[in-house]
Amino acid sequence: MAWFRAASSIAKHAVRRNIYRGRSSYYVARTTTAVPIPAASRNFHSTIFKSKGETSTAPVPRAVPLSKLTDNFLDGTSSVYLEELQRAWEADPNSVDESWDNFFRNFVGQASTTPGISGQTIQESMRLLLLVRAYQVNGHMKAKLDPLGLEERKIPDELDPAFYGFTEADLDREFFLGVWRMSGFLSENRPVQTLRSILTRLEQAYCGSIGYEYMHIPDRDKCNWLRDKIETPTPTHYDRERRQVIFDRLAWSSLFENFLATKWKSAKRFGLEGGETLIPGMKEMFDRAADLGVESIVMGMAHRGRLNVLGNVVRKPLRQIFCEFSGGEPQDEVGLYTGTGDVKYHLGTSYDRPTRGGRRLHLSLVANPSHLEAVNPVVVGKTRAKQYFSNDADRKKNMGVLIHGDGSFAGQGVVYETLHLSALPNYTTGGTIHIVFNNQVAFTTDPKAGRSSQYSTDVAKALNAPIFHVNGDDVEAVVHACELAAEWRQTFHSDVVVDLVCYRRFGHNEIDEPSFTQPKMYKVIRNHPSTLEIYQKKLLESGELTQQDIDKIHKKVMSILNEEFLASKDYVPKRRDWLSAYWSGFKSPEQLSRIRNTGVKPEILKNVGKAITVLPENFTPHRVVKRIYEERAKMIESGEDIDWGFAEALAFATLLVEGNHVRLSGQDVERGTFSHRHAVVHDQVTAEQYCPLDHVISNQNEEMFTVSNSSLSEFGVLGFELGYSMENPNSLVIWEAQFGDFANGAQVIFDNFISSGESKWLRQTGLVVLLPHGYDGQGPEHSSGRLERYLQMADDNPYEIPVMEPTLRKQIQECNWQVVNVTTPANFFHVLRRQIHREFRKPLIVMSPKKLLRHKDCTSHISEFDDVQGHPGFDKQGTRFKRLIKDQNNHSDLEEGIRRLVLCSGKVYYELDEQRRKEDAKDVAICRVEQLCPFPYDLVQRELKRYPNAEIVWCQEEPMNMGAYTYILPRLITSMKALGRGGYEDIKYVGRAPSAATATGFLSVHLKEQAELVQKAIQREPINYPY
Ligand SMILES: Cc1ncc(C[n+]2csc(CCOP(=O)(O)OP(=O)(O)O)c2C)c(N)n1
Ligand SMILES: [Mg+2]
Repeated sequence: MAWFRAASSIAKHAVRRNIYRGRSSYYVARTTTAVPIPAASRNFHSTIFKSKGETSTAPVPRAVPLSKLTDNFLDGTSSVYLEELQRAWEADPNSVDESWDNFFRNFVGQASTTPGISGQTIQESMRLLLLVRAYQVNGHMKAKLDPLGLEERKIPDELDPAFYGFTEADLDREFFLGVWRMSGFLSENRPVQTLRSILTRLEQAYCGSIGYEYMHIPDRDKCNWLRDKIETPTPTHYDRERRQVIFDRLAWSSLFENFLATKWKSAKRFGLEGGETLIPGMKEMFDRAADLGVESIVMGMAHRGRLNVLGNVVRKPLRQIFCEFSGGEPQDEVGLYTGTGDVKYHLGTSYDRPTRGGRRLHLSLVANPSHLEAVNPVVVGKTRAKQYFSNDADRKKNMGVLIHGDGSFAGQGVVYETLHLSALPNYTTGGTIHIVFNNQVAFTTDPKAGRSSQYSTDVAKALNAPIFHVNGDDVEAVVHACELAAEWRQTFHSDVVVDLVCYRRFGHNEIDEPSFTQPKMYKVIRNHPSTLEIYQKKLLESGELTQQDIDKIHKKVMSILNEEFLASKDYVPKRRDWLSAYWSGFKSPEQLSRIRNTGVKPEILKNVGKAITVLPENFTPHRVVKRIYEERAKMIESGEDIDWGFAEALAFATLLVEGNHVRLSGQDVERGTFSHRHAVVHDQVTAEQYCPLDHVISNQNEEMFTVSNSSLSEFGVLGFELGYSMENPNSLVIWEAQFGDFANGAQVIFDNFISSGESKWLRQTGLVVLLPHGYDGQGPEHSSGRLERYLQMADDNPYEIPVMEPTLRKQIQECNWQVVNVTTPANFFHVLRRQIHREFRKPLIVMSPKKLLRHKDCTSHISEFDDVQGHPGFDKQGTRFKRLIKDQNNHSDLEEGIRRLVLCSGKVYYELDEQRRKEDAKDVAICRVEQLCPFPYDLVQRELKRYPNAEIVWCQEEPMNMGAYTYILPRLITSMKALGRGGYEDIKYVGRAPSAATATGFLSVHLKEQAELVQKAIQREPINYPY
């Protein structure tokens, strides 16, 4: 082993150097002011093909006896060591390690002058080994990746045999290369070969149309697996039959774009001309994946080539694509909800596709916004949910595939955030296949200005994903790389990247002029034959297709395209396809859905309450956690003082008993940022973990309840949970921000998916987002949670009171999302359960508390959770979530003596109530708006009527330009006007003054501000602010 280690460490050293050099020189070569690469260094690489007459600067190697070894790679000590080893081996071959036995058997004891292997010295072996390794590590630097041939890369010196002292004279000498436990060129059982044939095969394997990057993977088995595939004795060859299929697929891809281009000359379609091999590549990848057990693929991609993928890979009916392209609006059943729609290259869809192997593959393309790469985590989350719901425990049946642009893959942080989830137990999907559609430009930006790394795919190296760079003009190489990616994914269950190096035949879109910014590139592109032409020529030359065969395929494709085009004129888009199998029976916004009871039978509450407060025998929890669980046990026993954390656990447990899946993820959610949850308990002696909610029903699937600390990402993890929530409506999926303020790292997911996804793409989600917040003096990023942002995105009309039928939930169905700021544990319990107990799904934003988690008054009685008639909260429908909590002073329906009605939301209620008690201000009523959005007009109006003489005040802790004020104001005006109670000037404001920062950083200032606002809300004198 020692010998091997020594060699590999030398090799590693060389590798590092190569990477460093390679990178710097590559970067230089791509800048306009680059120093030209000296001719000598360029020619250097052709040393092996040099004629004998040419000189080489490299030293001429001579066979050196072991005892005289003093070359660069082995110092004197090593050679003495080797000599001793050799002596020991000669005396007894078993006395040395197996690797040395192998080594000496091949090299020692042969006269250096005899032809063939007999002349091979140890240093030659070492050097040859380094040369092979250099190809494995850096061969991709010499691969012919750029179809346009514009790429100027300095080929690393390490790929030149002369660098190792080999000359022309060595080319026909035979060498043995065997290394213990290696695959490919270096495997022991490879026959002896001439240096020439070794080099030829190395060049073919590593420097052809595919550049393999995999030596960064720190796993011998994985590297050997790849070497076995790459370093085959002969290059891969597709037979005639396969080539015909590949050609047919390439023809579909190319002619589809041509067809669109001729029919809609001035339309933007973001075609993939220049990279048409994407389609045959994907199809072959999917066929291979299906052969290896994949049954369903979730895909995500941006604009480029999306229509082609939809038509040719997903098999969305072409007539439908053409109809949409002509601007055909969905003509759904009259009056049905169709949302705002989206541009054609954002739409998602799903179909079953037959594969070459005779199987069926379910393909879904997730709808996505313009924001590049934002769909990545959504796709991965959806894939994971599919795996859960199809019992795909080894993750071989469901797979995610993401197609990226080169610019966006390198530039967008969410790429890394998503990759970073790939090996986490509760987020892994057993590997995503990434295809980078690398057209070597991003809009008008060249790679040299767009990224600091050599390749756009370098980020994936951090996750040890293999990367196959492939020349997009070589369709067979593309197919090979795509198939290999599928095989990798099904073998190692981890991410893999295909970097499809192509070009963009037209501008960023078809009506854009690319020569403004890339004149040189486009001069080359104008004269560059299409991939189809290149392949046609190749097949004609090889005799595998005749001109007649080719014409026949062209004719077939064109006639189908034309037929579909004609049919598209009469095509009436079918009923919306937004309900996938799991969603049948769910209601769209215009279908009536009744309010359901969310109270739970007392005996069920008791039973699950007990189940989730028991820890196993011989389990040693932390003493504080033990106390918490004992207190919870008391709460369920007595039914009193149920706190926030336990109410949440009861909501989860009751949903689980009812057969729903519950998943909660986010940073530190297992314990809870504020130590209130303790969903996972840690044994203080053994460090074993126990999750009581995993034991609510007998033989509970361990994933049925999932609570998981996530990576420290907002964008990636929220996107993942959103995708997860979209798969099956019978799942309560929750993402909790550490603090609500940090959720803005995931703003793209809120803006473009959660708040507007249903409207744009008719896809529902019941995702719950918990945003802990609270003004308690912890500074600007730990107070506000940015409530105003979520309210500002609500789409309910502030000047129209909708029909507020008490038994129906049409108002919520019609609104894009719900925003609540709940103040009691029981109400939190009901709002969570309500998400599932309804016939539609709506996102829920919960401005969750910090202080209320332990506030002595913030507790609920069990009677607020059950559905017993006569208990608090029980009405016609049973017990349910309260959108507004009226004043607690048991006021009658008409209270003319109340001088002020303070409307507020969240924790400030408790402070106001305390102040009122302190001042004995019985003539002030305080109502809590628990559901801010959609606005509870009916209940607010009920309270306005109850207090006909009261001054109306909105009280909040946030600065005036934040919080709920700007959302509440117009809706309150509308409510008041409708009752003849005045308008804008009659609504008073109590809260912090407008501010840039969300809160002060000084605790003393905070306390002063807080005391002032609470006092002001209760003060005797009229408020008179702002009018
Ligand atoms: C997050 C985001 N930033 C900017 C844009 C605007 N934009 C649209 S396409 C594009 C270039 C994308 O380049 P690349 O990823 O290489 O894809 P290509 O268009 O070349 O296929 C840009 C910057 C966007 N859509 N999303
Ligand atoms: Mg690009």
